[in-house]
Amino acid sequence: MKFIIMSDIHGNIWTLKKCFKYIENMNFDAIIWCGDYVTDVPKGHEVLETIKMYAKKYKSYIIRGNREEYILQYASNKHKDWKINTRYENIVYTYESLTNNDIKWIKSLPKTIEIETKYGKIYVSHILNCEYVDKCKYKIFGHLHEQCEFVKDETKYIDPGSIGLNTNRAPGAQFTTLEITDEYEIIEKYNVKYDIQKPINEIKKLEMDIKGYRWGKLIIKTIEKGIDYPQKCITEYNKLKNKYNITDESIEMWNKALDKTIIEE
Ligand SMILES: [Mn+2]
Repeated sequence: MKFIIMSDIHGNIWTLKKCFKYIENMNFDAIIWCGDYVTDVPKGHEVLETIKMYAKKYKSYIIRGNREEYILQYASNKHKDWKINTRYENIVYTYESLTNNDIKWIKSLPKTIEIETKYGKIYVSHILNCEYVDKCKYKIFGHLHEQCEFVKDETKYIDPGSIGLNTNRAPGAQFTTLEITDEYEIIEKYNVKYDIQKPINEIKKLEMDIKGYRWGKLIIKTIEKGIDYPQKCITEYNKLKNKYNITDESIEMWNKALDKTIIEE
């Protein structure tokens, strides 16, 4: 029994399509999709359409990630302070690019899935947690954007890496396969090279790297280097806010943090 495991596409339609050039030539039984399909690279709608298309073609287990959660929260008006020209504009732009059907589809996705196999239970969630850990053979998660596997209390944990924005310092699209039989288990990690200029050009075309909070600039750097620049910038921003005792959102401070983050690498 073989699974393709994919996570954290983050709107990067080009990497998703490139990966399927390999996957379509593989023999497998099902695809496990671990969440974070939208936000960051501005092709979320196209990514959702592509997942739906492949889910018709191949048996698929699909959960939602924290980015899909944010979209649903925003859609239900829970965050009135998330606007264009705030730190959350990435969510707003993405929401505006999605259709009502996309939102409905996201809403239909569960947060976790349990897959029963004759080799034991597979538990899938976006964020690594230890729920049900004693009851399952495999625990599959995403969110880290780094391919990894380890064993804890007889459960094997697998993060397949990120299709759209990996942070393993190895630019490329990452996914993982899991094959289980009575005799053996094989976990294979893939890092597919792709034309990084395509998502970068799209971000630049929309001026997401130069306007407002310049979130797009952090995404471009992440694509180029395989380093988590958004997280670095958030850390730097919080440091500056503490230093200057600022409690409200500050675009000036954010841009200062962003420049420092990018120059330091
Ligand atoms: Mn993610």
